[in-house]
Amino acid sequence: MKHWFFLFLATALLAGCSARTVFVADVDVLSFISAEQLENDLVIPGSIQAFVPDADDNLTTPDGGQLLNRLPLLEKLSAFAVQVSVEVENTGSGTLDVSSEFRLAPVGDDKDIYDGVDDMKLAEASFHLAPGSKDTITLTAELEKGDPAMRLITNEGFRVGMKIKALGTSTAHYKITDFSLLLKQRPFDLIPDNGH
Ligand SMILES: [Ca+2]
Ligand SMILES: [Ca+2]
Repeated sequence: MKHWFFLFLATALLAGCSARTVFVADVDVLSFISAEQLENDLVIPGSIQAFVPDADDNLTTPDGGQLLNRLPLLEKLSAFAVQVSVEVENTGSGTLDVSSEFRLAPVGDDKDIYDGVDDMKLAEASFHLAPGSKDTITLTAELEKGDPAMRLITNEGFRVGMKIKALGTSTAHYKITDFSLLLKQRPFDLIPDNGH
């Protein structure tokens, strides 16, 4: 059983809140990814794709990513934000072109959250890495109620994952240094609309 760490910030008690009150849950995804998945060495023989967190014991094959299904505030979520940071060091002698993307998928998309079927790309970035150099790639995305991607998040949860692609002939070391989610809920959205 993995540990789940939530920093739950209730800005006001429901009894005393206004229509502007928002409940916020700050979820540290790193706390339930195994340590051996957080950093790895890669041999890049021209090109490589790595999919993290890995769900099928093969870092280079796409899979269902990380299932997040026991989070607070999933009921009638009003906003969602993600920030992922990956530090990549070019430990070899060849230049590397590194790109990364963050995907969001519904719970049922358990085979491949990177194929564009049911899943969505929320953010992407790329950079050039000279031999011996190190850089941090940060992906961020924010969703509001009404955004099509919000449909992928249900009461049952959702899936997240990151694709890291490197082109070149070298070796590299990557380390995921931040993987945090922000879930927001407006308490008044939970009250059934009675016509007012
Ligand atoms: Ca895999
Ligand atoms: Ca898919």
